[in-house]
Amino acid sequence: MSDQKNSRSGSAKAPSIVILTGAGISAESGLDTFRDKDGIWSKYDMEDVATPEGFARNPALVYDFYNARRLNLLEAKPNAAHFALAKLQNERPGDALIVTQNVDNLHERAGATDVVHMHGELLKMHCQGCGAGADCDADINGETACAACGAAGGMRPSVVWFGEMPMEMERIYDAIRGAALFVSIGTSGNVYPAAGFAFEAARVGARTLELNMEATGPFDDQRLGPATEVVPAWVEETLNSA
Ligand code: BJW
Repeated sequence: MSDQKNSRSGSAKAPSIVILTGAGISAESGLDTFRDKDGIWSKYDMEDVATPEGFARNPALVYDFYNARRLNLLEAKPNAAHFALAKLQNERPGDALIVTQNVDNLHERAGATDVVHMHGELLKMHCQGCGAGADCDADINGETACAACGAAGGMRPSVVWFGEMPMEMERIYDAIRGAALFVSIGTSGNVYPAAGFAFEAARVGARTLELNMEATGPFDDQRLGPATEVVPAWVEETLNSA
């Protein structure tokens, strides 16, 4: 894909496509979405499990919530939509950046090469005392000690809760402002700042495309259907175009 905005000089190539993914892309891998009927927020109050205040009030509930989702993730497998995006990244190195709101690792397990986890990662934790990060592939609780500073009870899941700053915002906005195409996949567009990315892309002149079960906003183009169908179809179309 040619794009004048990406002809600027620099060592790293700027991606011409920025792809935002949400819970819908992992739904067919067996991971629950948040706001669909029977989604996570129909079973849990987000104020209780996805805010720093909720964690301070009842850490055991929050540890249990993330321990159960981690277990679910460890049993899940990437689906055709994750594999298609990985194929795009591998066949067009540096040309497509995946920005995911998902805390799962299914993009990476499908072979994706460049993924920004703006809402953090379920398989990581960090110490609230010294800030040291660590991998986390088993249950944690209020007794889990920090391997770096030794403090007990300070480890928390490395996910971004409401009121906290999402990760790598500068890199994301730079990529959106240099891209020719912004693609939103499987996200309801309810949570900011991600919900504003399509508007920002349109503001700077990029085309916008939504791939989702439902239409969520004013995109230039929308393809509605399950991610495992519409994403591979779009990727093939993109790879077969100039
Ligand atoms: C399929 C499918 C299939 C299903 N195929 N599709 C008032 C106004 C505006 C903003 C605010 C406000 N008050 C507070 C805010 C800010 C707040 C916010 O946005 N709140 C809203 C609720 C209003 N945001 C924040 O606090 C964020 N931080 C922040 O803003 O910092 C300040 C800042 C300032 C300036 C610049 C930058 C930052 C932090 C947000 C943290 C979100 N955290 C969570 C939980 C933690 C992670 C985890 O546990 O997993 O992240 S909330 C939850 O929602 C999770 C998700 O990543 C996120 C988005 O959900 P997503 O992916 O869209 O899922 P769903 O379920 O909503 O949608 C699924 C979609 O898939 C649907 O459309 C389906 O149709 C579709 N689908 N099956 C294709 N098979």
